[in-house]
Amino acid sequence: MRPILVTGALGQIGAELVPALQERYGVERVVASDLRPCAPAIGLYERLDCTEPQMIADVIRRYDIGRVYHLAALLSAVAEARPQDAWNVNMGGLRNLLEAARRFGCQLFFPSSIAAFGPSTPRRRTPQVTIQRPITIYGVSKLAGELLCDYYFNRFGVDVRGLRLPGLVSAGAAPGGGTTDYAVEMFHAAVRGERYACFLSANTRLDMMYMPDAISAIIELMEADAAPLRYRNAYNVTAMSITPVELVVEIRKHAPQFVVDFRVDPLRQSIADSWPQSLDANAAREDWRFAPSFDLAAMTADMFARLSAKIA
Ligand code: NAD
Ligand code: AKB
Repeated sequence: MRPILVTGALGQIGAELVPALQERYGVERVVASDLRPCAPAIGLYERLDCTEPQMIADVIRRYDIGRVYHLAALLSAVAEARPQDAWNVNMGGLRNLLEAARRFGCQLFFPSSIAAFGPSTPRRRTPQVTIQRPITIYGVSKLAGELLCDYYFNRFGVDVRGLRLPGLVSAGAAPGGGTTDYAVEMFHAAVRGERYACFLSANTRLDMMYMPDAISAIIELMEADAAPLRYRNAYNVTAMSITPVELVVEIRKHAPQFVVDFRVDPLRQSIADSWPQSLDANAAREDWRFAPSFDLAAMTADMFARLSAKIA
């Protein structure tokens, strides 16, 4: 197997995907990259701006890259504050990586999102194929990205594979400015014994998944036999459909004194209200045996164990 490139590697997903790939394929076969100067001890690292096609081509040529996990993007709340930058990074970056994948014969992973759906999409058990009319710039870039992935697969045969990821909860790097970040922030506050002000209303229901399940899904999809894969834009995946108040109830089993205030941020609330409440992930189960391991209780117990160990 030719070496792997990860863009946006210093973010919430990359911080856990890079070590998982290093363990599976060898440290010397994984090149992490991001805008920022490298944190020490990550292994091979390149500063790489995904909006610069020449930089991408240079790194791919230099390392003879054969597979790319393209994580670089601006997330929903940041994107809404900087829509032009979001379009340039999210769309321009994906186009550059798809084009590089075509030129250099690379396999490509693209993380779409529940944000690729909108208010006219069925909100419960949202089907794999359904109405997609997102109303955020982040969602528009994810939907256009899905279509561009389909185009590169159908027109040029690029082996591109994607997931529509829900909100991800992790104990590692902080989330990068999304609408589902409240879930991660709640855990940090609870473990530190602090009060938390939640920016979504108590009963806002959204899909979530624990990071170890997301990392397994990403790796399994990229290793899956190509023949049964019916969708090259992105597969619906999810592990739980929860509200802030349901998360508080579960967290209080580990931190009974935990107090949450609800101070709704209108921007992030309106984004959340335009997203599905629960995805139907049957296509992923059927085509490449997607099977998450963590439900809300298991995720909460593991988050407490990991975060408590960190602050001990
Ligand atoms: P993040 O914000 O934590 O990390 C993104 C990384 O991209 C950052 O390290 C940032 O420095 C980098 N970046 C920004 N602009 C760049 C550029 N021009 N060139 C190169 N790097 C650049 O995001 P994440 O949570 O790790 O998400 C990774 C991908 O997964 C994104 O495409 C995101 O839309 C998608 N996704 C994430 C979630 C989630 O809950 N984390 C859910 C659905 C989809
Ligand atoms: C965000 O909230 O922007 C992300 C996502 C669901 O895409 N976590």
